[in-house]
Amino acid sequence: MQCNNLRCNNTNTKEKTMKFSKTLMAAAVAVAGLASPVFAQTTVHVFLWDAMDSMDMAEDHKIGDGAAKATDSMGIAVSVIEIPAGEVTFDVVNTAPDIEHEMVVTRLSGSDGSLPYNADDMAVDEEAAGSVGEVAELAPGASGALSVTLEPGSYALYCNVPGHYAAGMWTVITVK
Ligand SMILES: [Cu+2]
Repeated sequence: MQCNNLRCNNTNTKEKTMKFSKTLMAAAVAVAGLASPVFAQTTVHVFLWDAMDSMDMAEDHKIGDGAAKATDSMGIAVSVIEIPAGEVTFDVVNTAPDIEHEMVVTRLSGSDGSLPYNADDMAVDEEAAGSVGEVAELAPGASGALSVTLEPGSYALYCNVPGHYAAGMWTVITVK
């Protein structure tokens, strides 16, 4: 089949425009949902994930060696990284197929943003770090919620199942 260059270009442009509009619409819906003026309360959707299989476990589980985040095989994803101060609900889902995860919320006070780590326990020292609240061990596929009132500051969300924090299972959100 012969292809007329001009017509092909037109078709491509049209397809791109349609894709773009769909993306915009989805974004607009998401923003409207998050910024609804009716509810003063903020909801943060939290997804605990891992991409572990037996091969990954052997090759990529670099506990405590400061491996770059890009190579992480587990982590925490959030729907929003900056929220207003006040009442916040964390809706947490463990999307992992096999492994239990949790979410602990801790305010970061130090300027370097690190949390006190206990190498023997392969976990954050929760007592030293202090905690705003948590959704404790969630079975694979399970979900839970935590509602807290947060003052402005930086907060770490992390999983404190041994080894998971060092494997990259943390993220930071800003409360303004
Ligand atoms: Cu975990």
